[in-house]
Amino acid sequence: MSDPKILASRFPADFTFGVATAAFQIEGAARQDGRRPSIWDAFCAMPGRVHNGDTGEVACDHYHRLDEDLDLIQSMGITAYRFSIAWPRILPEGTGRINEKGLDFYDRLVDGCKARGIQTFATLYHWDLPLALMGDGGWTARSTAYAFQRYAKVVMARLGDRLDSVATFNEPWCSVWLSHLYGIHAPGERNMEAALAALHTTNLAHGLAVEAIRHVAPKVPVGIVLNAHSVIAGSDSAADKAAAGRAFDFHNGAFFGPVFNGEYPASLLGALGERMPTVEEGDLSIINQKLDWWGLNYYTPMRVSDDPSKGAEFPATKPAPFVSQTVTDIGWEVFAPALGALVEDLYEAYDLPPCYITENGACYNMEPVDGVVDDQPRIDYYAQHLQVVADLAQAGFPMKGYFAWSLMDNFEWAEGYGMRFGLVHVDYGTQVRTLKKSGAWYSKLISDANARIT
Ligand code: IFM
Repeated sequence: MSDPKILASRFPADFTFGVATAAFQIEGAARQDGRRPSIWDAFCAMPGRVHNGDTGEVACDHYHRLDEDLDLIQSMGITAYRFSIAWPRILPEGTGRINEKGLDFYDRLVDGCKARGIQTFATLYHWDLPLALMGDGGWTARSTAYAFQRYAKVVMARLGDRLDSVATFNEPWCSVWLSHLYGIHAPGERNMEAALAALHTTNLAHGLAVEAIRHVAPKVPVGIVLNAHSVIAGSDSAADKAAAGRAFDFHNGAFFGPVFNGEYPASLLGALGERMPTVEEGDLSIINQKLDWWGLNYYTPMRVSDDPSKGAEFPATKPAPFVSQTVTDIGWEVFAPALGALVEDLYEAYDLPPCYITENGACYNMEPVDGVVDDQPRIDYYAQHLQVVADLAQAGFPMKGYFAWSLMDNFEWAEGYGMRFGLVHVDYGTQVRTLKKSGAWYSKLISDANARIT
């Protein structure tokens, strides 16, 4: 089942295999070359918010080890790299002054990829909002959407001639609901009105950025990366099935609806519309622009049942038990069939362009023993999920590529450095990188895929 050669033979000839990372999770150098704090620097400094009080000050020290890390990608035979750009390096206050040194770093990154034959898939926003913008309300303020548009313009003017792809946002579900409603991610709000405001500002910012990108760098394919939830009803009861429908609208429809179909879901508007900020005339057509591609980040299904308690907030669901016995070290159920069902449901519900799986991977915390990290469960996870992606491609879905999360162990947000998703192990004391068994397996998969073509 996990024979890389057999698996590789199932993918289309032009299928892209890559690895993904994000700026705050790997770069470190938090105070260097003009970078100013982001909301995550501030969040890390708040007691109790991040496991063990971990911070992004050093992370994987990628800022200083850029060449070594790009060599590592190249040595694994990987030809596509998905990374994010740190807004607080480019516009340290969020608006105003441009920091040339920040742009220089990404110049080096992009040129370094090109020199090594690696395609560049940039993401503009992977959660590190410049802290200064919190003075105006951060994502709850409409002005942040316009600040983001300017940031997009500045980045594309500098890098647009060499990027192979750009995404506006990574997982807005996290920067909206997880950050403003559930309080788990920065800025740690727990407030429905704030979350609804962040929702609309984020969607608007996406649309404004698409306009800017197309204006400044019209040749770069533009998309958005969404961690759509594969919502599964906890039972066949009518109540649980209805709950799953509401959850789909809330967790997926709030983003897919406006971006791909030009409307917020009716159920969401019915339940929460009065608490939403003003959706101004023209907003929805800015948000709903044809994209060149979209990215799906998938890890685990979302099983839900009805929450009948009085006053339960929309979507009024509660978690239902896992079905699969396999659970990763972060506590997420492993269930690959949900990935296939999710892609099918989304293409049914929305007018979607071609798809990249922009993240998929597993958290297992094995450490090196005599220089070897034996992480067989991660290989099993990758193999199972890649089989599903191959099935989808063979069934005619426009699956264009797959990015493993992640190149290397890194700062796992509220979980700090305790949870490891890398194909490469990072010793945070010494910054030594060790290729895991899964990294060697992924590398072999790619060389087998390439060997088929040449
Ligand atoms: O580490 C994160 C990443 O930043 C976004 N997608 C999910 C990953 C694992 O939690």
